[in-house]
Amino acid sequence: MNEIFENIPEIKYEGKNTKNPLAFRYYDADRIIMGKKMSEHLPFAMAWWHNLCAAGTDMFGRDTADKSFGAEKGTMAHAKAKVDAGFEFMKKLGIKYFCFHDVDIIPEADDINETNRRLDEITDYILEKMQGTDIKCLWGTANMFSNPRFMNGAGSTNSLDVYCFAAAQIKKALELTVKLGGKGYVFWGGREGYETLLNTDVKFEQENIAALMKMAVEYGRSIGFTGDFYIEPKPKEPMKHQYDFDAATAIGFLRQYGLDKDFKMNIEANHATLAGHTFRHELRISAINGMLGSIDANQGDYLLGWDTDEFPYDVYESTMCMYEVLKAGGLTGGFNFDAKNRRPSNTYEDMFHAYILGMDTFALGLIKAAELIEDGELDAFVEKKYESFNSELGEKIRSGKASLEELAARASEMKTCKTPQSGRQEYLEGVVNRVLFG
Ligand code: XLS
Ligand code: CA
Ligand code: CA
Repeated sequence: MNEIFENIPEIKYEGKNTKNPLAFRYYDADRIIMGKKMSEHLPFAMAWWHNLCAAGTDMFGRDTADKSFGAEKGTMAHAKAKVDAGFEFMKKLGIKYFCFHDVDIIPEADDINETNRRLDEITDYILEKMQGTDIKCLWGTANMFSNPRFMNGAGSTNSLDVYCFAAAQIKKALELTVKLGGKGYVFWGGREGYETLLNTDVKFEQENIAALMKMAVEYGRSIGFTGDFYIEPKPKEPMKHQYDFDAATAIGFLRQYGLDKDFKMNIEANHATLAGHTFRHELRISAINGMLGSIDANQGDYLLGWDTDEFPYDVYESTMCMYEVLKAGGLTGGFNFDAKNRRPSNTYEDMFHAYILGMDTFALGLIKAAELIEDGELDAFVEKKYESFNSELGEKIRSGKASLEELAARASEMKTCKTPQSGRQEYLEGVVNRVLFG
């Protein structure tokens, strides 16, 4: 078969001094870091929607890139051409996973039965392409935000009819995820929120979202889905307020409705910063709650208040991310590049440069995070910072056996309290720079 990206070779690791723009400088799949291959630390995934569908359209202008891949857009022939392009792309980069929404892989029909028929046809084709490769599905999801029927939400809609369509899409997307061997299933609630409280029954909406998720878990388990369900938190955009605001909010919701055993978090860097958090904050909150599942590896722009979905290039951020991931013992999911080329980067070659950049940024982040952990100074500092609790009374507090009276008596005995030891933030920031830059 003819190649689509004919001038692009297989991308290989050539080391940091290479001048070859189509080579990895840091991503060396077989290199061992902390006892594991880089490729195992970093299960990268291609996002079907940005890479194979998005072509540069924004609020002010139309496509700048050609993603027809030689077929007429809106046809099943185009859907298949996207599969061909996607598999050639992943193979050339050594990417082992992809993520998809139902409507990324086919043109949606007016009749849901026809849509489902098309989904069956295209996933048969994807399965065929998967044969003889080690490429798999990382996660699937249903797009419950683009179609006008979801204008008032999917699980949170006021319309029972729309709720049934959401259920039908989730059912089908789960079946497809299982068919393609997917490790996870994502709920991203772009329309699950509100524009104004004047017309919104928040409790009713949240209960209905939970009910839909419960049905999804029951159905998924009944058809052999053994992976994780994920909530992908985001505070706003497209809605003014989204219910899955951040990891802490989403985890609270899952616990409230008894969904926490089946769900984990899919943390997107750009959503973290939109919520007013750092990326690593969201990772830490997920990890300490046993819910760090998967990552949407991208980056926002601190000067822009929206979801820019840029390819990650900030090595400081990727280092901090990988620090959290290594400390958490790795991901059960992977690193999905939910990122798009900037609108003026409109050639096939730019698609490769973007992924090379993203993969190298995370590879370098992994190398540096491992160095930070092996260096040990940060860990040692944190351990020492809390050392006053390594005492009889500290133990009592930690094991829930202390009382307010007892602690108050101790304070009264001491009369005055010393200020605790310095937090040494600037010193520690220097430690990170020493490890990063030598
Ligand atoms: C949008 C989200 C979306 C999810 C999947 O902001 O990132 O793409 O990852 O529906
Ligand atoms: Ca995402
Ligand atoms: Ca995003």
